[in-house]
Amino acid sequence: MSFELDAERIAAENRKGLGPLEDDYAHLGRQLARRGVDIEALTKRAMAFRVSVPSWGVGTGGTRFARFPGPGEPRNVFEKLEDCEVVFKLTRSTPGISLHIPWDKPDSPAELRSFAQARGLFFDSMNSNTFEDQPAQPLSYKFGSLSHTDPAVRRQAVEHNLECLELGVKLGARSHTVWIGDGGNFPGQVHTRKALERYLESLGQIYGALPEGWRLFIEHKLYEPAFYSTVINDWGVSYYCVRELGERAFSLVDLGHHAPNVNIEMIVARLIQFGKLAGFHFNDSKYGDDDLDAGSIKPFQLFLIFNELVDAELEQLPGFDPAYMLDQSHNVTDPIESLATSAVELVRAYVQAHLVDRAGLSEHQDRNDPLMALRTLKDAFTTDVGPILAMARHRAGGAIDPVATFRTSGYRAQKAKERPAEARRGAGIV
Ligand code: LRH
Ligand code: MN
Repeated sequence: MSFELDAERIAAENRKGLGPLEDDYAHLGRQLARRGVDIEALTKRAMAFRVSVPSWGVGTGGTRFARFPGPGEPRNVFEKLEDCEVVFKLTRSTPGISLHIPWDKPDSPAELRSFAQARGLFFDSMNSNTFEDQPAQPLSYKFGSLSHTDPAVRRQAVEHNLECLELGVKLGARSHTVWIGDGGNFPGQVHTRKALERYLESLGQIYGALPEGWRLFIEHKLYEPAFYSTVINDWGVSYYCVRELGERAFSLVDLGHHAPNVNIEMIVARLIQFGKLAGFHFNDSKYGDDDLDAGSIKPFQLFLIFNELVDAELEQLPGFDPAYMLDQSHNVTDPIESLATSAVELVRAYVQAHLVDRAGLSEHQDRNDPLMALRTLKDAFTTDVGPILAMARHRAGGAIDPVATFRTSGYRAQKAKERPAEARRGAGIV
């Protein structure tokens, strides 16, 4: 029998915290009422917020130096879904799962789809992988994939993406994300203009095969694994490509894929204005593509990004439908605790962004009163909306305190028994 974190365990843990929560919630409600804000409206928004989790995020991640697997690691896509379900049970915000192919390639797509549906889960964006070579793969991606100088390698990479689309249709997904590591390590290694032309030609074939109603997301990244030039290195080239491809192509923003101090919330505002924002791979970072937990390093930046998103949401901009996904690597924490905590941090930034006095803000902007404009944002960012987030989880059947509930459940220890560790030395993000 596979151990499950059942509703009774969550309810039992919630009973310990409900009294204090109701106090805090009532107090915050009175405070917000004085600001003309209805706490119940915000709680509804918190209950409606959705973010998808990456299947590759429930296993312990690593770096190029090492990976230190934790106990009870998921060994296959079904066990990954079991753990994703736990994140959903605790937060009630994460029913969507983003799969990575071939890491999650099922023998029976129908079996995997019903396994997910039985747990209230669905499949969000598919992800292809032409940044590593698979066993018995005819041609190597060492020198690139969709932009490779050899048309046969490009063909192989396109074929893999078409396979992902086909599988995604069987799984009920509605979008496909393409990130490639193509680029060079030395000046002169790659002809910058020709590489982009080859990439666009390849991507055009993938775009041309998009199933009915699907969207194609392309993900830019400044560097790594290439350390001198990257073919799709920033939002500018991504935006150029999605415009060239057509109306169903969009630019996905992975927060860790930018140089330090880049103003990501401005890139988000631009892509919203241009109608080409695909959505996000949320995470956080101090230096490079560190894939740390969302909101753990730069919570104010996360808030400012949601400030742009909520501004567009409230304006009901046509076609504004961003896909929210986490993309993290949990090297030293329990992946379930990190994913649950990160989902909570996203709901926090979203609810705080809905607390912004937008009429007041635009008045301060029109009157060029920078201090009052900043203060208007800070008033929202410095409001502890914790009681709203916990009440939203509680009302949706989730955990008032997800991490405490997970730890009390003993789920990880049970999985350590059920899933004997596989001796696997190695490094890398998964
Ligand atoms: C690349 C990336 C991409 C995924 C991979 C797991 O850094 O962000 O989104 O395919 O991580
Ligand atoms: Mn990513």
